[in-house]
Amino acid sequence: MKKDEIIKMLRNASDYVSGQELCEHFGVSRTAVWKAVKQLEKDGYRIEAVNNRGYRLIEDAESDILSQVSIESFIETKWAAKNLIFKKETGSTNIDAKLLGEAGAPSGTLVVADRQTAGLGRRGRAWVSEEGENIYMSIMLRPDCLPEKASMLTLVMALAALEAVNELKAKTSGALIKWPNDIVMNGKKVCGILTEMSAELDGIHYVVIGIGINSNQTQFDDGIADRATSIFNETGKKVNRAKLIGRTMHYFEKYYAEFEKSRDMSALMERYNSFLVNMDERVRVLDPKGEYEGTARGINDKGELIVDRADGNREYVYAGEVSVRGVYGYV
Ligand code: BTX
Repeated sequence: MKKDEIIKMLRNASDYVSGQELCEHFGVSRTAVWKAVKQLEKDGYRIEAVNNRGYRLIEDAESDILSQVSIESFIETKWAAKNLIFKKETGSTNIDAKLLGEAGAPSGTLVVADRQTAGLGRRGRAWVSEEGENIYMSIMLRPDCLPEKASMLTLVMALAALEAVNELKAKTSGALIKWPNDIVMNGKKVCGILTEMSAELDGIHYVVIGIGINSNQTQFDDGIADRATSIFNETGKKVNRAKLIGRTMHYFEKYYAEFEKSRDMSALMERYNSFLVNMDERVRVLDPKGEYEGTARGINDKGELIVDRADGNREYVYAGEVSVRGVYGYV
């Protein structure tokens, strides 16, 4: 009897579920059911037990328990996150996922942590990873495609996370994508994505897509306060992190299937572009070979950002080393 399945059964029931029903469903004794319920209560779940009626899960939109069981209870995928590793604390979930990739773990393995002590951003930057408030997770994949395609997976994940945030927050979130790898609300960053891979010229060993989602954090350190925010700060509603993880995995699996068919963004680019924060706006491209300004026109099927320069030339910006900013600031 897996405890996440008890939670799922109680969550999906419209009324109390009798002890008898649970015993029959899982083929265990009443005592075993009672013990499992007590354990779940210890994990933080509120389960009402009423004589002659049974058990009922008390959970509202703002419940937020992050544990192996709580995440598993929201996973409804075929392969993504089916192999789940939850840690209360780790250095970096990207590093954990890379080690699992080296060790032969199955594609779709997901590592989630409640806190990171050495969270990584891109190009050696740090990702601030406070405890108990946010999501830090990394999925390891073994895609059958050329290494140059891997950066598109960042876009696939950004779109998936955005859909999940919008679904949980009833589309009032105002969340948008800042190409290639950030999700922003009201011009501030709520989510960052770091994709890393192990590959040879003609093939990928594994890719790790790490994603940090500022969920329920209310205060940010001075160093990042001007550009960082959380879903809670922007919507006033607490996030059920386990549910947000489950829904992100649902959308990721769905969109990954689209990506796999064509091994590019052709099926997803229209949707991605509909959420692009600086669509048709002026942007500054911070290219190490020389900065320039232009108007962002959305991504193409390769996941490159199309930027029209004032002189009429069209640029296709490849993620890698380049950053894109608004002309007047971060967005
Ligand atoms: P990035 O390099 O685009 O963004 C990092 C920059 O964002 C920092 O230099 C800082 O200015 C700002 N920043 C740092 N922490 C935060 C934060 N919590 N919220 C908003 N802004 C912040 C983006 O890198 C990629 C981040 C990926 C993080 C995930 S978490 C799970 C996985 N494990 C891991 O070590 N990294 C990934």
